Amino acid sequence: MLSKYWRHWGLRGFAGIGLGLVLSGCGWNTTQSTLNPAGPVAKIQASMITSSFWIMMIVSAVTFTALVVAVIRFRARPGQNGLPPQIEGNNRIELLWTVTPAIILALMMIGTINQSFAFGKIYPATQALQVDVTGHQFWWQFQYPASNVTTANELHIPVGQKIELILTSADVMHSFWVPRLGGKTDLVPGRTNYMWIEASQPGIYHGQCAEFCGTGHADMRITVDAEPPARYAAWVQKMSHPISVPPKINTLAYAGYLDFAAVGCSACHTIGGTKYNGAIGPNLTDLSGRLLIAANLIPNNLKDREAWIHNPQAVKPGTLMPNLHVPHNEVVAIATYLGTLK
Ligand SMILES: [Cu+2]
Repeated sequence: MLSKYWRHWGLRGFAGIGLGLVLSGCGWNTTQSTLNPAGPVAKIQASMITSSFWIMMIVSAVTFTALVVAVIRFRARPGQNGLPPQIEGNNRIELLWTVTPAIILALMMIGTINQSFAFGKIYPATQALQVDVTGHQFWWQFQYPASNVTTANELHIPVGQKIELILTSADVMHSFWVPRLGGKTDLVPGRTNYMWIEASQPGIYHGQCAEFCGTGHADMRITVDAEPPARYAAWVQKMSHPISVPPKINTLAYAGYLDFAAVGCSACHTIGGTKYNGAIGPNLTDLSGRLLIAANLIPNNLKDREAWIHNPQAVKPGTLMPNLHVPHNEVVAIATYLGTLK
């Protein structure tokens, strides 16, 4: 029955288009789409993509029309023998189809190069908020030199302000990509790259590492929290005066505070406002305020924090956070303590 319909070209066409869309990963989810820009850099880049697309569409339309016309008009008629008149070496035609594409490509190239330099422009601290971004296997470090604040994986920025990202890597190559705010820029060990972004509207913008960097690459995610300037200032204020040592009265959280050092977490992690200043793993100062943990892979709630501390590899294959075989009681205490950090 189906095979009878399958013979229809229309049905085959539909199946082909559907398969094409599925295989190309196309969808209507626009939370992480270059075509749904939320800032000036991303807007210009999206307009470059759409204008290139339409230029190519026009070129295709002209080419295919000429092809179809040629095939119909100059087809072999009944009774016609031998080759039709040959036009090889026709200077006028050769020139036309060499110069025209060259002009189109040159125009597209000039626009692209111009904008590439504009996007990599280095704005001084007087014109943009500077953030030092360091890529790690497999998480992001964000440092704000102006306020001496450090955080991880969740980048806080004020809306409507230029943010100058100063990018480097602690280990291998990574690539910073938050599609709704701007295109990719690589983070290369021993080198500094620059890019600027700006969010026009408050909101959460998702991104991820775009350069294969190891087993945990796909789980190396970025969240940008673009806030109204007053809320951003409040966040900086809070980060500068963190509440990190729980009152002794709250026994479980306080036990977790002590366990954090006892089982070895503090060897790698810094928590502002405490004596814990490990520099290998993410800074956890504002942890309770983060939406997600483990480089934004899992929700930030007690159960998920417990699972993460209990066996990081099981949650995020490839993570460099070791399994310290922390006993269950201490896992619960530490996960509870982490939930109090603000
Ligand atoms: Cu990476």
